Amino acid sequence: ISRRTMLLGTGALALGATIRTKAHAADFTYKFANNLQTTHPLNIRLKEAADRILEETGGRLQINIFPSSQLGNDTETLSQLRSGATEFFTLSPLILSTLVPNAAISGIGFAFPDYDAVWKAMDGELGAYARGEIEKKGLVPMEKIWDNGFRQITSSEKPIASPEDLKGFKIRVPPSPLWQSMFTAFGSAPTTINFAEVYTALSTGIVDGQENPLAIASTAKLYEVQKHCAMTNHMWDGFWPLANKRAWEALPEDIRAITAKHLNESAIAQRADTVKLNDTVREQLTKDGMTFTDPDKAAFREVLKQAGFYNEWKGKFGDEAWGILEKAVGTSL
Ligand code: X2X
Repeated sequence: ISRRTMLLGTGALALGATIRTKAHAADFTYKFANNLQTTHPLNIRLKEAADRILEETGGRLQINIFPSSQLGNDTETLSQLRSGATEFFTLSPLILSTLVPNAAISGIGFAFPDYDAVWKAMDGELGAYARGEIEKKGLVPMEKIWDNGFRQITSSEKPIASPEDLKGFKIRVPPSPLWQSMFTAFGSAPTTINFAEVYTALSTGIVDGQENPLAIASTAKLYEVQKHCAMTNHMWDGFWPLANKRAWEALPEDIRAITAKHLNESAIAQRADTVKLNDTVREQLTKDGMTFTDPDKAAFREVLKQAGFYNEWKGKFGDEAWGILEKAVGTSL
């Protein structure tokens, strides 16, 4: 078989890069980690951006994508990003809050009424505030945050129809104090588990349920291990594309500009893809065997309010950050 055929057999994500490397090694070869499946819009658009960056830098920057937590779970990959062992990583603002506490502010329960409010805030003052906090901790965030979506609650045993049903519910939450606090306020029994271990935790019954946007329930095949889904929209979540500072600054100015441009452009396309998938995949998940409930969201929000959740987090985030959030969502929380 020909040399080209052999190369075609090597991993699909690095394919274009593999061929090019044989002719001329890139000046910079960087790793870009994330926790999602290759079929999720985040990975499809990330690949698009990496291809365009390779092309427009004339092969000088090759970004190899490592999906599905291949380099480690989110907690481990955040450490690698800080040390420089991994150069790029997309991470939820809430998980990032283990390093940058106020980055989590966009994840306050029921803060955003819809996507319009999300993008206005995250492309505006609230996003700029979060990026400033991230930079203070020595990481480099790209300007445009990528979409994860509004989160819904899935369960294996009983359907969730009202906040009452969350009492004592054994739910997996991502590693983040805000998530832990929110489900404690609902009276649930939250357990912190990295996404890399969620499918197994659900299939072995370590937890009864989890919460994630429908796009993830679909692409990570959570429908195989979850029966019910409650459309609570209880919070919006995204992914900040983050770079290790030394690795970022090692890139010549023009490569940095090209990289930022393509990551930001692909972010806009990824948002549209993800919004669409979250909006339409319920039908497929129903065919896959899931049953849905559409509970009254205001009742869930009221429970958080009564539990003192908003007061507690206003105190933790502080008046400046809270003021920016309330201004962005146009209401007092
Ligand atoms: O861990 C999760 O649930 C996920 C995939 O949504 C995040 O990255 C926060």
